[in-house]
Amino acid sequence: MSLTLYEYPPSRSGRVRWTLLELDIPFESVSDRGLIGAEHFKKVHPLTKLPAIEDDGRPLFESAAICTWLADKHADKGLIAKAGTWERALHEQWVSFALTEVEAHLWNTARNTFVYPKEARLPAVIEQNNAELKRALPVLDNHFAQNEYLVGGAFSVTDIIVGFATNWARMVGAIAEFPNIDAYNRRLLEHPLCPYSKD
Ligand SMILES: N[C@@H](CCC(=O)N[C@@H](CS)C(=O)NCC(=O)O)C(=O)O
Repeated sequence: MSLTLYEYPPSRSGRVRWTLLELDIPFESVSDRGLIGAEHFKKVHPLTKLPAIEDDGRPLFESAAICTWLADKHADKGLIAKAGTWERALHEQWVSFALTEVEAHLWNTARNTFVYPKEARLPAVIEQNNAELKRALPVLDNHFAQNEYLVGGAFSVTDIIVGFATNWARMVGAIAEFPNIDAYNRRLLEHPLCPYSKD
């Protein structure tokens, strides 16, 4: 049994690192920003993005899919609801919501602020992204007004995945007006194994 994590902090690879630490799975870390764009890395991630894993030699990419797989594989650790349960449907709901309604807009703003070369940036999309975030974030804020965590009243891999997006939103000042998300995010950052940036 071998598990290799291709990562580079601070990036979405933190999700996979935190999941591995919570599950207490031994792994080899290959922490190398140079993997991005490297031809030889295409056999692990066709877009040469981070994170990715090799689990017994089998490549898997997409941070949320990797975390979900690992939690399922080690179901005895109780980090994820069982497939076919209502709680599992809520896991899928919150993961999809975080990636498509929150993180996509944060990422698009990052691309058009510092990732793309200056001449390729479209500053006008930043206002659109902020407007979409203002629509989506109240949904999470309302949830956390009543609940400490996302699924089943307890910390789970869902929080690891969604928490990366809420922490990213915090770092760019997008949750300042959402006190319940802010409190949730603080709870996550206090978890002893949480590798997310506290800056
Ligand atoms: N949806 C992917 C996103 C992966 C991603 O874009 N990772 C960034 C680092 S956080 C990257 O490798 N960027 C390089 C690129 O866009 O070419 C995931 O969650 O794993």
